[in-house]
Amino acid sequence: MSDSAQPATPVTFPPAFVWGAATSAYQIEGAVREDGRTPSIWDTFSHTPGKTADGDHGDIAVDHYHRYPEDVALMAGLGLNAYRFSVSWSRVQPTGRGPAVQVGLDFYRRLVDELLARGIRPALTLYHWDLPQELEDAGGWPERDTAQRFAEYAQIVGEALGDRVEQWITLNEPWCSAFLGYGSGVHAPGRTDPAAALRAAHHLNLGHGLATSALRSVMPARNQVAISLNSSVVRPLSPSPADLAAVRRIDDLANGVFHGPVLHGAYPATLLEATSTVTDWSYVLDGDLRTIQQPLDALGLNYYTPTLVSAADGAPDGPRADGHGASSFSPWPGAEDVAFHQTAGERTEMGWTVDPSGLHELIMRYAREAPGLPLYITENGAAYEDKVDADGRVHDPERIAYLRAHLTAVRRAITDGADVRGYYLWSLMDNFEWAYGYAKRFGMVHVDFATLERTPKSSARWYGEVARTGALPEVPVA
Ligand code: IFM
Repeated sequence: MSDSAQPATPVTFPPAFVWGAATSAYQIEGAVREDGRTPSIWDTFSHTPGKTADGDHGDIAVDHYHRYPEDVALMAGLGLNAYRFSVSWSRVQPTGRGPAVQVGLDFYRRLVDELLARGIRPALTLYHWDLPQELEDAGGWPERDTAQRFAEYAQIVGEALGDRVEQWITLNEPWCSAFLGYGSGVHAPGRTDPAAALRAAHHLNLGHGLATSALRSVMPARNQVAISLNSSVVRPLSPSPADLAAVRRIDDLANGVFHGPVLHGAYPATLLEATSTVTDWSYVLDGDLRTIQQPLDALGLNYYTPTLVSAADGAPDGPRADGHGASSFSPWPGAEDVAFHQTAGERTEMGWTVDPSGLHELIMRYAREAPGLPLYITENGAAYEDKVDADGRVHDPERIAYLRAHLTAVRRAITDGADVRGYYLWSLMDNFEWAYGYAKRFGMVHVDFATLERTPKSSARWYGEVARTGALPEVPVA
């Protein structure tokens, strides 16, 4: 781990720094058939044989829907001052259109009130991948109407909770929704159509823009609206022009396709050109780019590991090395001439290389590209094979080392001038890790998936001390 050496001076953060943990609705809530909730694309996908490890699904997940007071108490006990969660669209608006279900909204109101009562600031994500199935049946994100429906849903949630939630995030990682959902098919809805993936990306962008205006039209002006992107740090295998061209190609598809329109009001010309054999982009209508480029109050960055690419040498690609699951369909439309490589170094259970320098690089890039826009790390964390010891405790020194190294990188970016305001650890607790089911544990709180018992890992105690003191502990926290 390149940045993990103990620093000579204590690593401390600004006093107002936000220390949180993050989760998402389908990964933790369960209660999928309660109180009027209808299936989302992830219910359908996870119940389709062969789509998730061991056929795992989120029917019960970690039962947060019923256990949220215990989960909020856990966070309060640790000393966190923020919590990022997502709303299940089909719990609030079961068909994805029309009136809201009050009992669905009431769940989130109770959750938010519980957080506020304990001094934990809620950050609400409207969409973390769980499109109501009815909207997918009507065409899903490749269709323009889904963007309109998303804005209507945003308005409903904004009206209901805008008086008590100040931090709003429209979309989480739209790259995954578009390219894993409609390109490689390893995520719901499992379609494998490169043109549909690009259409989905545009309509997610449009949905973000429309939802941002809808939120602003119903919420107090003090509330902040952001988007969380899993922007990639794309590095070349060599400095050759061909490898640098491969970086451009993937950077456009991973980053430019979202931050181009969202931050700069245009898709990169190189993206449009490189994908011209896949799609003609005729669904980008006059005015769309203006709608998408809404002024934002903050930008959320989710970071796990960098991506290493080169020009393909014509040899068969072998197992996919881009870290986005096993599929013979690529999530990178029009990039058949790019090869992905494993980066060197220590890996997490996901097979993702631990490289905190990538987080620093990413922050500095967005500090330059979006000057004046406050940045939040809305996800960062690691899966390890955590076990409950005979003493009933869970010791996860690797996760502590990971967090220390990445937080040190965040601090270095602040010192270098970036306006980073907060950090949300992924994840509060072990949960349903999408196509990997329950096989990968990202939590700082261990969950026994049979009994649903929660046990804070040593990383939770460590991170709690960070949150309470605003500094990285110099001695191990037991
Ligand atoms: O679990 C996911 C989360 O839902 C989105 N970002 C990446 C995490 C780890 O894979």
